[in-house]
Amino acid sequence: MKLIASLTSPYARKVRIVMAEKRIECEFVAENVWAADTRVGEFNPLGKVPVLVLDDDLCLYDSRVIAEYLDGVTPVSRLIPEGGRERALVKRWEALADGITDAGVAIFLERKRDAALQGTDWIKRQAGKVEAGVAAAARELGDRDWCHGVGITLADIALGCALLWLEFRLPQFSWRAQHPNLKAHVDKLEARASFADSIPRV
Ligand SMILES: N[C@@H](CCC(=O)N[C@@H](CS)C(=O)NCC(=O)O)C(=O)O
Repeated sequence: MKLIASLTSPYARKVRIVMAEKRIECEFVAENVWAADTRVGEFNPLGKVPVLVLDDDLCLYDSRVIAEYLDGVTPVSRLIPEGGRERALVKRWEALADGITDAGVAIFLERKRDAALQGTDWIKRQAGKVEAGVAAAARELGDRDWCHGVGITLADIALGCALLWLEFRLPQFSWRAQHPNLKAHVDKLEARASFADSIPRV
């Protein structure tokens, strides 16, 4: 099994943390999807990372599918509840966290264009999604120890990856100052080896 990914992708980080929490060994293959000679299209027609290539060469994407697959590979540290409402709630956290990241990535990419070409209304629209998503996460978390249940789940991992990516690439979203409960939660996550060992590197 090998993971095709980059060391800065927040979606790939989510998958790497899932692997670490579940003690799953996997070869890491670094891929720059923005390079002219990228071969990512051979593994994912959408040209995106992460991609998990299984031993029989089946390629799994995207990060949500990979996380779900990995959780079923071993019962060690179950990260997604078996079914029903509990499962849907954890997956909703993941959708919220990935949605914050999606909007942040849209801003990050737009800002890379020539200043004259950048869509300020587009950036504002995406920034509204980031702000609203982060505020919803803070409300949902409240004063609970974990996003869902009594221990770490995919919900905490996805939220931690989204907020830490924002801090890495778009620090103007000052979620630590605005939402002390998110700060405390992410501080706790960062103390785990799975987060400490997957800090984005450029
Ligand atoms: N929904 C996808 C998003 C993956 C994604 O957008 N990855 C970025 C890297 S952070 C990428 O490969 N972008 C290349 C592109 O959009 O062409 C997932 O969860 O895996």
